[in-house]
Amino acid sequence: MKIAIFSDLHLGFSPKGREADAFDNAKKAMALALSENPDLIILPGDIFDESIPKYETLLEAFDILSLAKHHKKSEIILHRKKKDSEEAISFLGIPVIAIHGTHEYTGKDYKNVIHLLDASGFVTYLHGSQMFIEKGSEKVAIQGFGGVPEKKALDVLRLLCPKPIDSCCNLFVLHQSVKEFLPFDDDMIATISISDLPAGFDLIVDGHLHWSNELNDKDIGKHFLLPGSTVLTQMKHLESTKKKAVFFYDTKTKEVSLKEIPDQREFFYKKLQFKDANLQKLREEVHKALDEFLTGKKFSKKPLIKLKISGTLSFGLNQTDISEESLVEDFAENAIIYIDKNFSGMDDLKTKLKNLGELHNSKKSAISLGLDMLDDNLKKTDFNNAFDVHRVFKLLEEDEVDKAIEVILGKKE
Ligand SMILES: [Mn+2]
Repeated sequence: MKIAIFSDLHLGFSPKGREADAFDNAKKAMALALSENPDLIILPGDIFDESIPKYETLLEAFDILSLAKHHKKSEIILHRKKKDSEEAISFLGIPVIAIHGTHEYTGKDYKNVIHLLDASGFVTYLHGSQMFIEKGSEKVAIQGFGGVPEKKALDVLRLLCPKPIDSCCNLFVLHQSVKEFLPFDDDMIATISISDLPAGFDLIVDGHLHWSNELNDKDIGKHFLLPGSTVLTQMKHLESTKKKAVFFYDTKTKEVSLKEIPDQREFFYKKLQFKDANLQKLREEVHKALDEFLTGKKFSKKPLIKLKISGTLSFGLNQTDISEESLVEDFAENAIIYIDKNFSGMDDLKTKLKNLGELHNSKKSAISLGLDMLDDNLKKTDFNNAFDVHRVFKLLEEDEVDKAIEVILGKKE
């Protein structure tokens, strides 16, 4: 069987100047996946950028998933096994198997947008079930779990304790951070290590991290695929080194191949380090770096450039004196430029306010920020792990006070 995999479409993500990118790339990824006539498609989470997408965004998802529905029908037979039931899944075209990501996570007391896609026949929701696929004499089993808050991820994985199924090609799909891929150790950011990933699976697919990577048995004793995202959201350095792509897994040869999404926006990333710099010097260096990227090149779309500037400024100069807009005004016609400044010793009120503004613009709500802080503080007390903070807060948010009390008292599973 041939299985197409692409992840983290983030439909609804629409920063200024590249409002259409998430939809365009996702649609091209789907068309590219279908052009290879796969037997099925896996979407490992974050189809949407927000847990409650706008109707416009839902329609975009329907538009993209309809391409799979209208494709020549796959020859596979699909079964879904839950705790005490098993059902044949009927589908049109090429079936799409999905889990929810961290952006779609709502906790177990509430339905999420992937339930909606499942009920409407656009995807088959894998979370909390096992999927069995047959084609002729070949059998594939897919297991996995949707994104949960990182702090809980390792506990959930241990509880799930997934095991490969005999005489099947076995896939495991998740949507979490993995410690080895992150620059620092923090259990608010990652609790799962490569060694925690279940053994015996032919392929483990992990959404969530937005740059692609593949590790093989000889590297880590497991075959592990990070498909990365289809759109640039976080603009990490690693995302500038590899193009966004659709991956294909051949269940017979056990090999992964990829096809790059065509005509994607170019992304450049550059760090500039300064010592006692004045505004003139900063401007010259920034212009030099931007010239390097842009001179003599033709782009079908304005390229995206992220400049990270840091170091120290000349005496009396403050980080808030640097206006990003004026540094790049000569280039705004030709590129979408983000400047990330981090000069030491200048942590004044203005900077703090600016950081607050940035937090506001990131999709984290005040509630989820507050939750993270509470989570962190609880860790230092006897209450650590006594109850599920996220679940209780979500219930309180919805005025489900009685249910929240039951959860705190440990009466509600
Ligand atoms: Mn994501």
